[in-house]
Amino acid sequence: MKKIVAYKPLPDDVLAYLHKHVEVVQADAAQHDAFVAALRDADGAIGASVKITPAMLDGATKLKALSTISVGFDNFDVPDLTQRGIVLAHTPDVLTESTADTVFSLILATARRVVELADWVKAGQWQGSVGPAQFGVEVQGKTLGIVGLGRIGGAVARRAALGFNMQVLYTNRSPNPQAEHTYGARRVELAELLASADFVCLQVPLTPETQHLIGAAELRAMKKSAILINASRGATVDEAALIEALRNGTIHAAGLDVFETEPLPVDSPLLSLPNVVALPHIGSATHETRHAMALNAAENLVAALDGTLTRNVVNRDVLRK
Ligand code: 8YV
Repeated sequence: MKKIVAYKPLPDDVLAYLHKHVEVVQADAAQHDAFVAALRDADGAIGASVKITPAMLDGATKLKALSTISVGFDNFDVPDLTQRGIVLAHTPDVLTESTADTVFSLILATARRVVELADWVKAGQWQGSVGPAQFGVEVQGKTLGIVGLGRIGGAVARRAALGFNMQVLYTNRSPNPQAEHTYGARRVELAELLASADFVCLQVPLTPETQHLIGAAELRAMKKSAILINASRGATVDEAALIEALRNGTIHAAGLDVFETEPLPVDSPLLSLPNVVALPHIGSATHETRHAMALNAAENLVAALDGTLTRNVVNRDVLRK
């Protein structure tokens, strides 16, 4: 029987499924040396939220498949895996809707100051009907700029156009005819999106090209009234520049589910800014979606080790080898 390393706790039924097909060794990635030793003795591995460096795979000569319980795969050096003949599988699709819900909750929470005002009520400050000091800004009818219109961006566009009557602008490497046709989305250059959008929403994967895609110049190019939403990866935004922009009123507010360092350090200036809603990377974190992701990743791993995986493969070149 093939042996796999599970470096994240898995639901019982998913573990039971894996046990039917492979020998499962549970490992704690925080115990670095033991984790690397376990990888050296495994045919595959399943887990999430851990950077897997090339050095960690030296000596893992049996390893044929890695299955990440995430859609993002910035924790892996993909060309290196391809060179080693290791298939990398991920879990797109199953998390699209719950992540789009998180994005939309950040849009609403920042615009309507939901978290700030809920705290205000809890602090006993509500002593009469609210006035301009508590007013927010409208969401419906505004312009949403989506940077990267893939699966999740498309689900955000649907909510915006059909649910909130918003105009949707987007940037993407290739046009998205379906979003253009169904949601009236319009593909523009980043400069036009930044200048026109009331909400700028980042939906790109983290790559060398998208690292600090939004920096001081891009924040200055946004409207003073604009709200930045990031539920992609923290490093797509230059966080120091964002903190400056939020302090100076260069932009109005930010809704953030992701940060350059996670967990967000408790002394981060972001935590003392009233115009920031910070969430603990909950994009896909519902019981239903996290279960679906774990099962999907387990199925991906078993199929990859069988040589039958055709979907959800990040580095298709390996299959052709
Ligand atoms: C989590 C995510 O990071 O899928 C992604 O890319 O960002 C998340 O869903 C996590 O890996 C879940 O296990």
